Amino acid sequence: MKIAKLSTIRAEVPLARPIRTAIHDIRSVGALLVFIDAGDGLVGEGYLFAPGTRQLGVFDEMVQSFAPGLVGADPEMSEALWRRLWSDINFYGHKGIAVFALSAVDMALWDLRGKALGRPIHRLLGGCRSLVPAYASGGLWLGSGVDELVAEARSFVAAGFRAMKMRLGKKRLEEDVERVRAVRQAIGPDVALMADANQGFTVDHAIRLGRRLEEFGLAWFEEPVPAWDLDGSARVAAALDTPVASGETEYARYGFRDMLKAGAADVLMPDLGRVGGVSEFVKVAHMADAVDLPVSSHIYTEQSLSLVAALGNATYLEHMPWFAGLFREKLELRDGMVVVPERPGFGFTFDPDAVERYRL
Ligand code: SMN
Ligand code: MG
Repeated sequence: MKIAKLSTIRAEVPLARPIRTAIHDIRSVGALLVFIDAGDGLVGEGYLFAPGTRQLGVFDEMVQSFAPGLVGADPEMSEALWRRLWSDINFYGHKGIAVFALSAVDMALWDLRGKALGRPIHRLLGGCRSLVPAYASGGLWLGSGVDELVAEARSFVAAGFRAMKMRLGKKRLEEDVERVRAVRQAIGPDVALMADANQGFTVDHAIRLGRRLEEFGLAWFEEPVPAWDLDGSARVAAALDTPVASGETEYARYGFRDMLKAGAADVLMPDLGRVGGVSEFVKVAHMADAVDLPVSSHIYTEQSLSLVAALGNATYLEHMPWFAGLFREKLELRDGMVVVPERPGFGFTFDPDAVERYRL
């Protein structure tokens, strides 16, 4: 097999309504679709998420810059290609746009491998489960009032979810406490509740709030402080019984190695499009496994399913519905679990009609 062509499409997927976290104000989601064509109708697909479309062109140029090094190469030598691209981007930095671009290429190469062999990626990695616990994440935003939070939390339970995530980040600490109390009361003690601060707090505020939230038995307290402050995150993690989750803003195994060294988190949550693709997600999960820490996925719901299905220490799939409309195949939910598909590659393929509808 040889790579014949690398191509991209910039797309914008509308959101039903704008969403707000401590650091985001998102009106529509951007996606750079990446296709690696090996001829004979075999195409590996990957994509990159962006909270908007302004920087999609930057993603696109970076991905396209890899084409000369990929065309003609054996796509099954994905580890070699990963290392070659890693070396290629040295000058531009081993964090940021360059690693996003590398991630998208790696995703597409794994999808291509699966399609070429007619096997799902989770089986190629060594399967671990055929049903994956998912937490509802497409809601409970910072912009919602308490009544809306309660209604939305109840609707997630009614839809069968046994876990969900809310956002934190109100100026008054007391307000966050009351919002968590309201959601916990609405869903009862047996549904797992995660809370995401999106890096919005100082260490002191995070510890004070975290202590107040212990009584609600959160499954985790996510990104309590700025992602670069590993020592600060470690201070929060050490001060609380509630596990601290982090990693969606971190790059490659080296970033996660530093997080582990610092004791910055109790749950690692690599983002498939930022960590370095499937190849690197697996390495991070194995590093976490070596110190008995769990991993969870970050967005990229359809594609991350393959990872959460295969990795022994993966606990939850983040269920974010934003990109569902891009794919021909739909996630199948059963009692709060996602059924792991047995289709080749990731098992989710871009729907050409949807791509035309959303393309920029
Ligand atoms: C998140 C990430 C990216 C955009 C919106 C929200 C959030 C999550 O941090 O973990 O889902
Ligand atoms: Mg988060």
